[in-house]
Amino acid sequence: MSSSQPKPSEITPKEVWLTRRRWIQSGLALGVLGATAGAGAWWWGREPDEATPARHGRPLEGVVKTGYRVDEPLTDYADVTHYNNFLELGSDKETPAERAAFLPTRPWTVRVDGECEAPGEIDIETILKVYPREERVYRFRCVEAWYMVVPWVGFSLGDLLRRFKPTSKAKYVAFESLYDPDHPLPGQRRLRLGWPYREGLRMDEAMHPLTLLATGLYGEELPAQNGAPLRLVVPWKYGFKSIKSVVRIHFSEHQPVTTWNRLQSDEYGFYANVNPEVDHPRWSQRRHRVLGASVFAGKQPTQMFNGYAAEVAGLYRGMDLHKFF
Ligand SMILES: Nc1nc2c(c(=O)[nH]1)N[C@H]1C(S)=C(S)[C@@H](COP(=O)(O)O)O[C@H]1N2
Ligand SMILES: [Mo]
Repeated sequence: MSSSQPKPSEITPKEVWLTRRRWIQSGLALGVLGATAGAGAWWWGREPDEATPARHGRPLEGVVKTGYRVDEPLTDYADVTHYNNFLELGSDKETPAERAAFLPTRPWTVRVDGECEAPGEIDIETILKVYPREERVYRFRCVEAWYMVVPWVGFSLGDLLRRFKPTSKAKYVAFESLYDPDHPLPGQRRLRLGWPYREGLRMDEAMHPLTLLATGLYGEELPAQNGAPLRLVVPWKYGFKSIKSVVRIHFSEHQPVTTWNRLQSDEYGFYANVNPEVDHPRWSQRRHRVLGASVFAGKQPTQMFNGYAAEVAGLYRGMDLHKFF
């Protein structure tokens, strides 16, 4: 893999982080640790960051529950917001939350252009005002074989796309995350990934009602580390497709270049549908670890299309399932 990809050794196992967090909590409860930042930093064994730690976000009003809801226990808020992949903010699981304040989330504008009749821009305040705030409880499966269940807040991507009137030439939709070369984010300084982070979907995937643009989670504004203020969530695909902090959407006739597929096409396909039958070279995809579950619970079997086959299998009729990765 290219030098820019975090090595498995850089990835902090969830158990280590949890144990450390629980020790801190019980330590504080027993009064063993002083409440000073210095003691905390010593315990964590790292320098405190300039950025403020993650806190609960502003509650979103008018959130309506919908039928998009899997019947599985929700992953804890703390786990959803402190075990993240967000390379712009750092390459291990904890740093995105620690560096949340580095991400400028206002003002925020999304530019929509390419094969459409009404190209233009839309700002996040308009998006929050105009589009529904639906709570949808989705499964989320990373190719690193961890899994969570998240109560997102958002709306179908298709609702936004229609506003810009895509033409019949629009066969794909490309997405870009925030990248300002004059003010790179901490991870953008360190990693040569070919910024911005890019992703893409086929038009019918993008218009599928399950495909979500998330503006929040757990009834609150989306935390920076989860891709504030607006991120894609495609629950039947591996997590890397769910691009965070979107600033540009482009309709195109041809399959767009996407970050991981460009870096390592044999490991990260364009489609990247969750498929337990096709292993990633470094991670078997048969089973996954449920974040927050007891270390004794063991791994759970992964389902085809992450359990969304009834909804989405029809999109891929006639395609070779083994070439999806
Ligand atoms: N811009 C951007 N989007 C991104 C990533 C990233 O590094 N940068 N990581 C991806 C990966 S690999 C995963 S698993 C999910 C993680 O989302 P979460 O931190 O909200 O769980 O975000 C995806 N979207
Ligand atoms: Mo991922």
